[in-house]
Amino acid sequence: MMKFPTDFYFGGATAAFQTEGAVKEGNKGEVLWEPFLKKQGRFNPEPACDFYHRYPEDIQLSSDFGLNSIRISIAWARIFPTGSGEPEQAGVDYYHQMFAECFKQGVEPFVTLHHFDTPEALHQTGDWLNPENITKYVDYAKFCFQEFSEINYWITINEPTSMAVQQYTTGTFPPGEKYHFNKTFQAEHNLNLAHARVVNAFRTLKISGQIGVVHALQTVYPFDPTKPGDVHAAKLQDTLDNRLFLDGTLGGEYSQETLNLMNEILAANSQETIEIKDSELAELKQAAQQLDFVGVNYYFSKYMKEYHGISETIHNGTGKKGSSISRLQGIGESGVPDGIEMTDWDWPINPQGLYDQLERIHTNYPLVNDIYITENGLGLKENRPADGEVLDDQKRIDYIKLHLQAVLRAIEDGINVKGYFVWSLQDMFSWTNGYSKRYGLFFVDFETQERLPKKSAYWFKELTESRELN
Ligand code: BGP
Repeated sequence: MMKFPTDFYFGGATAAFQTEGAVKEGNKGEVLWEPFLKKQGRFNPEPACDFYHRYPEDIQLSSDFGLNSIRISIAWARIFPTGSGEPEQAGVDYYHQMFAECFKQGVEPFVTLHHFDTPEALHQTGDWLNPENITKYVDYAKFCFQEFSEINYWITINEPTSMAVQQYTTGTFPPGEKYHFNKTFQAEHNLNLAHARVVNAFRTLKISGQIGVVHALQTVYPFDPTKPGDVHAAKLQDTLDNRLFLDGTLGGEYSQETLNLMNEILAANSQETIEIKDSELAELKQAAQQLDFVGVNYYFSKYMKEYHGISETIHNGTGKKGSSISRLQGIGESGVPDGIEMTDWDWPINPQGLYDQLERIHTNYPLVNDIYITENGLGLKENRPADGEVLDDQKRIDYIKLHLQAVLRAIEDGINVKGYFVWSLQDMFSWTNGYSKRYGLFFVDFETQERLPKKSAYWFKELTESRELN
């Protein structure tokens, strides 16, 4: 089997709200999650893994374990506490210092402008459904491009699908609304537009460096490929989760088939279609032609069955295997075929799904230049190892290895994958699962904030040295 190319990026992925803690320090503004989590009363995003204070240690660990890059996000509310107005110098200084540490350690930062953490003040006024908030986001992005000129790789938005679908269909993200397919699709289009405006501004301002977008692309298959009803359910679920984003950001236009499938879902739920202006379509097209890369976050696949009942979803946010349900009116029902292994959080493991998704992007979206795997990893329940012992997370190594094999196959087949970021660098806070779902290469003792390399960290170090999968 071939080696990973010498200019391939291997990194650990992180996100501001999941790692930084210090939610009130440096005059940071509140973000949408704070009142939402407080009301739920399940877990506290403070102190997360205290990256705000401990970033030098985590960046040092990245470097020590052979990771030549890191995914980091800027918290919009550290720069503009209420989303717009005067920049907060403490936030600006903090990110300059953190980026300087990355460069000092030889770890290239890939910087995301929005990773699920809209300032609460803007969430209150309609979040992505309010066009004025899109303008504020573009202004924030332009400020960052000009201020943080040391950055070479920018990402506009992390997983717009997770926001739109979880905010308005499954209700697991704030504001927690369910089955509002009209709001979901309107938010999807608005997110595409927000992304496009930022890409176009990046080019107009002639910012140096590269710009991309990161999508969560869980591959959707029919549960039984011989049943036309299951095949159609898979297309509908894929439209809700993936298609509008792929068409909008990578294709530069919505195909008629995508629009028909979207309208079928809306009609089946007696909801109106969404508003898309011609001028906005022109912006999408321009941005798709100017995009440098797409990031793919891939964890699992979905298997859809035909379903004609009402919507019912239960989120497994506890790790109790088999507790989740997903049946959506006018779309379909999720099932798990025999022989597919599930995680404790009911995520079906299927490395082939990563290959299939890469191949689809390569084939269907020829404007795409470079592809990065910007998140992939396995959440596990783990305890602190005894003193002197290393946490044995062989299951995670096996998972990563199978997915990296799929990446290597894709590269061999001429698909331009330029890097792989494991989710996650260190254990951190999970939006809907708190602190019990750990993904890190480095175990974090949340009491003491100590970092302990897991077996997977040592495995990764060997991989980055040899560039070979063993
Ligand atoms: C992605 C997000 C990450 C991270 C990851 C794991 O959707 O971009 O922020 O949380 O998934 O998800 P979870 O924490 O729900 O297991």
